[in-house]
Amino acid sequence: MHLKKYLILAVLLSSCLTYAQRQVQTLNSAWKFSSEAHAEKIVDLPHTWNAEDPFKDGKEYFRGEGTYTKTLFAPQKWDNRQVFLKFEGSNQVTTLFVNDRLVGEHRGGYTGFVFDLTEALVPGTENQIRIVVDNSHNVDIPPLDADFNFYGGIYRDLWLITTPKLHFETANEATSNFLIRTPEVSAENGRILIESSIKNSSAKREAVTVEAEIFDPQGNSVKLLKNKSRIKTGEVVEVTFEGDIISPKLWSPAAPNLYRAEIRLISEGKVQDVLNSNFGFRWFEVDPEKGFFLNGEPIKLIGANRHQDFQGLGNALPDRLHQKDYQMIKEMGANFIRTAHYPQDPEVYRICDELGLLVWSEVPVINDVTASDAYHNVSLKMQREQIKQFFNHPSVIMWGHMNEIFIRLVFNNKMTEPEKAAKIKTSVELAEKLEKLTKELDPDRLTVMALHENELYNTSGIADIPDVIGWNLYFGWYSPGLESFGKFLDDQHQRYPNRPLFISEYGPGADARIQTTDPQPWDYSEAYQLKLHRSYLNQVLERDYVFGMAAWNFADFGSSFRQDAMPYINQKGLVNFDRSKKDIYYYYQARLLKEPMVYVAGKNFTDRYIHSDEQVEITVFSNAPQVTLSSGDKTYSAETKDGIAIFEIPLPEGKNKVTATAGDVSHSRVFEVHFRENLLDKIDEKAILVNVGAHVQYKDPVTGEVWIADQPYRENSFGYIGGEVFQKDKNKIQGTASDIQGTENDPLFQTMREGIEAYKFDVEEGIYLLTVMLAEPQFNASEALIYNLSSSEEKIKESVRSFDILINEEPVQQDLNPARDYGKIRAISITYKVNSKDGITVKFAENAGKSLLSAIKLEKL
Ligand code: GCB
Ligand code: CA
Repeated sequence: MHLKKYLILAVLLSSCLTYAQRQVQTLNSAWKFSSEAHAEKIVDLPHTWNAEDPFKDGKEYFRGEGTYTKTLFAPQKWDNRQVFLKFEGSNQVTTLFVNDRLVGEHRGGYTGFVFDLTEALVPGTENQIRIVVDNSHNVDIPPLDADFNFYGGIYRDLWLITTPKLHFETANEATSNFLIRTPEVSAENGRILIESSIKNSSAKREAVTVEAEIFDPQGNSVKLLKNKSRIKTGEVVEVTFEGDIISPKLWSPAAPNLYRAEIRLISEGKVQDVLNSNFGFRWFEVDPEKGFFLNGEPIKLIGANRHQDFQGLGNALPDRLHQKDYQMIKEMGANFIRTAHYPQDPEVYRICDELGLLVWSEVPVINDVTASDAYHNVSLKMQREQIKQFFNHPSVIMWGHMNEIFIRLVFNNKMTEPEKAAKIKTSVELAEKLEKLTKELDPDRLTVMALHENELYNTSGIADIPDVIGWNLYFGWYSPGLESFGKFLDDQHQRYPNRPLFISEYGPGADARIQTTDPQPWDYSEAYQLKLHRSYLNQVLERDYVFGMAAWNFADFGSSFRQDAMPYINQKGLVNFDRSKKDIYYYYQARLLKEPMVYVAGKNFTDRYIHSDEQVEITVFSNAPQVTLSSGDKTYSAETKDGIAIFEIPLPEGKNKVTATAGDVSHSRVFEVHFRENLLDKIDEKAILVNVGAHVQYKDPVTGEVWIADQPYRENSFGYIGGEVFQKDKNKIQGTASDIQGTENDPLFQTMREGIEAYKFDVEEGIYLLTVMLAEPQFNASEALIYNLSSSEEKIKESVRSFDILINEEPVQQDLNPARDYGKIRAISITYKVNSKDGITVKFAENAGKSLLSAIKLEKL
């Protein structure tokens, strides 16, 4: 009671005082925005002009200049104040003009910065604020290239700050100078070093007292430190404090205890300026053999990478959505997050402190570098900014330098050997500079770099520069074999036994619309995602020397050049772009949570199409050793392995509620079972839809239609005759990963049978609608007329595809050349009315090249 009263009083007091002191408020509302590509409109910040176009136009999304303007009335009393604009982030070159006078320019899209407007403002009038933001490609600013969108705009909060003339210096790289170091921490004692600087913009010399007060996690004041100094007009004076906290309450993911420091600037008996910051006491070390230790205890770091964009919003997220992401990550059971590939919103670091998530934060030096001084200097400046801006956060344990810096070089066959050597040299030099700078600014944290699977990182020496190494490994996806993952690690560890190893990325693409019980690499099924993550988790947990792992990625994210199952989206997320969960999210809970959990997998796989002699495969995730599953009056029991219990149970046709129980917790799901041999009998009620050329089923989220996995023809049933599953790339199981024009159901058209002879349905007499669907998968397919080709045109002939379609021997389509008749990589759907006396056989007769079929639908009228 007593404490509460005191707090209320303190809040009241400080709110009265702050009016004269520092005033901090957002300046987010009602900006006039326009660009070459956008008519003038009123927008609120956070804002990006690329929330939509990267998902429609791919790589052609608008990258250029956008202009934000508004008037700002400056009250007369600002006469004796300093006025600042603080940007949390704006991508990527930002120029500020006040009353047409240039105030400042900032380069780099992911860190904060502050401009001092005081000189340019005219008090007592309306002032014109104009902010020009440019997200054009710029060879002097990282990232030069990366697998994500470079959304332009003032996409984070904008703050207006006014302070007294005598104030804590604000317009610097730290966006308010207040660093709290905890260089020595133990259970007995926590050392604190506070660094700040004050600035005197008044006309007279001042005698000041600066106080630092420390509050423990309960809010009790535990230390008061004082410092006196004199400061001349225009001068900046550094102020430092030192102190010790006996038996500090330590910060950890399990107990994220936060202290608070308040610094106060006092002159003439009056508090002029106040700054507050949370901080924490923890210590950590990493051993190349035994792994990571936090506060003396071993802890395996397990979590995810996180991009900052969101469906429909681009990168312009309100703080609440940032918070929610990290809450979800914590609730998944994770203790770690990598802010790949750039510093994120200040709210992110605040919430990670509060939730207890350990953070690797990095600058966006990705894929490639430029040798120019300008590029090197901006990279260094970014590193300085992120370190100073997020210095006080106990969650941050590692500063990242670079990501896969040799990947472009390795795949570039146009570069000469000397050019490659020069590129390697400048990359290594930049890494050395970044390393040196980071250690100067922050000797108490680890430095880290993420590498892709290539020897060059070892041979160039770059991997020896940072304290620890993160490997981005995609065995079972970009390179074959899940077991190759562990072998690769063992080999690296043996060759470089002193290098602490971390798995900074891993994961396959997974699309919630695609389901199977027979997962294969590149089928984009959720089942394959489970298979890969399960294997990687096991392989890391078996190896103490790997100190942690971060899945790629927490959420699906926008990437304009990607052609996956969903074009322009990288689908390696544990959750979808809108943050709805994929099953894999729950799998991590089963592996990581301590409190009992059970989950019937198959959120997006409730429709099961099986043969009547087959059983239904149901996967349950749980952290209990044993799970029971009941349906109707039957109960089954199974042991879990790696958090998974698999049940093969007979279920009748129709809806079946299935309940999994582990100890006190249970979870249910309704599965609808369909026997494939009965589909023809039920065609009066329900169309038959087949995802031809695929072992996966596909659900159209708009119509709710399920396109079932294909099957070879069986008598009294249906299926394909002849042909092969189309493979564009021999390393991938099936299909073409291309943006199929004219459809949202890309996966349906990406998989197909080529050279198919017929599709047969043994249906009864009746009138039907038969729809054939296909897309020409070859970009170089010829549009020539097969019958007009002379023999000298053999080359063209090879790339011509032409076939006839016959339904029950009657030709319905002659010389169908998909490229010529509809266009390449374009969804084609043709519906025929069929009057059938006895069954339907659709024949594909080739004139040139191979026939094609992606999907087929049969409805009865
Ligand atoms: C990587 C990159 C990351 C990509 C990822 C992928 O290694 O670091 O930026 O998004 O692979 O999905 O290919
Ligand atoms: Ca924010």
